Amino acid sequence: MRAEGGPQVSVITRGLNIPWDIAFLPDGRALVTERPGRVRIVAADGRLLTTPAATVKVTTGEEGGLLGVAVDPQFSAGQPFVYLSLDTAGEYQVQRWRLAGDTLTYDGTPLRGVPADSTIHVSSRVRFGPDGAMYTGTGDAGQGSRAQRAGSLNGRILRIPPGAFRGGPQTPEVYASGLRHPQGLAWQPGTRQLFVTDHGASGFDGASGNDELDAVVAGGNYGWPVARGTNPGAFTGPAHLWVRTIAPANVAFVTQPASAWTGRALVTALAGRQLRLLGFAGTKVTEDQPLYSNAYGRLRAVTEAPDGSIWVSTSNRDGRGSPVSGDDRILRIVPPAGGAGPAPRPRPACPRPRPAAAAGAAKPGPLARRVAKSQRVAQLALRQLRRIEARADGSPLPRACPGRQGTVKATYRQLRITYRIAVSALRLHAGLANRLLGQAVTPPAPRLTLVGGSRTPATPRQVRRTERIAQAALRRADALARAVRGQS
Ligand SMILES: [Ca+2]
Repeated sequence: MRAEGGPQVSVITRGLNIPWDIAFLPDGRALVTERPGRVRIVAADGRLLTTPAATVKVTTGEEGGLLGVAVDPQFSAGQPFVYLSLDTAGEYQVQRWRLAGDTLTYDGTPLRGVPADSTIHVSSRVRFGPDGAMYTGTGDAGQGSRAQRAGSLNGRILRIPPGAFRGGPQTPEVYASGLRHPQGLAWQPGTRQLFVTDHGASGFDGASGNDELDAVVAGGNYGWPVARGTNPGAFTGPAHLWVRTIAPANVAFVTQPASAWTGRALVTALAGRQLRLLGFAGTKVTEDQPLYSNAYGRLRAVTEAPDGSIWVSTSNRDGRGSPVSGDDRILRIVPPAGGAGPAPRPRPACPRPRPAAAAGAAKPGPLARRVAKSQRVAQLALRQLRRIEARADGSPLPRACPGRQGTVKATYRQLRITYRIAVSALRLHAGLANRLLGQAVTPPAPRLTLVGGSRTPATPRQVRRTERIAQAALRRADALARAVRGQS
């Protein structure tokens, strides 16, 4: 299912209470966990069944309760089991439930005994890897040192081998360690690389920020609480870092074909109140765009549906949000049509920069060529600004042109590059004006102070200022081109 012209969002389910995770059954029904301890069913036609499939005894509040849900990889082959991760009686467990009709009944607990003596950093999703094993993440339960302590099951990615999860309590393999609160797990199609989202510090355990996407390998140690941010030291650093907190709740790859998003990953953000669209070159993250910023509030679950649409849940009733009528909701996003591979950048509906002055019949001389170059440099700065705007919001809906609306988002790094191009265009113009027209033009030195990290957002005022410089450069270059034509 693909949308022409851009992603389309609709609300498929309303009135849920903190939906935490979504898993589809082979017949198209969706299982949705609600944090207070209910498993709900959304029928294949989108109708929410009023009677829960299960009511599960959990310790709920803050980050604990009924959390993840996954369907047995052999569900269609006579293993009608559903696995639930949850917080109960002071520990984190993965339970197995048997589905018959629209009802789940308890069947066993393959994972138990992970300390969850706090309502924070309980974690996590339960997922099946491409190797058929069960994986789940565990949080540090509020005590960072547990993530590095030998023998601890906290701050880990745990693995239970194929089939063993259909038995009684297992001793899980510690697959990776050094994590704080790893909530999202997903494998990249093709490379089979496991990516895990991890929340960075939130004040009580360090300066807020440094949320991570980690490329997790067996035996890896991702550094928490010793290494944070971009300095991993002896540990494995993140594959991607959000210096400013977005609070990543889950990650899912778009696996189905014929979409501009195919092969990319979507990350839900709680505090960030947005979806992030990540692009990759191999396992390297090469693009990161915010989508739907502040449009739907806190976002938690993200799952690709069998029809290729993406289901995303709000989490506005979790005590940290601002619920609106209908919350919590499940949004159904139909990805934009397009080929596989890198997604085309959405194009803002802005007038394109004017083309370079048409060359006369005569072959342009060296000075005319330099004038044309000054026009191209100025145009490059303007194109760069439009690109920044396009990247700030993946929505291809028509948007205002840069500088006309205070909503353009750019990082200091992006803006600094554009600013330098614009200023170099002005300097080029001044040099040419001196030589061509005999004018004593002093290269202007407009100041734009850009202090901060490369990912620090620039202010709209700074973006507008950069655009004014670029437009001034283009005006001067055009005037110069006319003067050169007049002389020749
Ligand atoms: Ca880390």
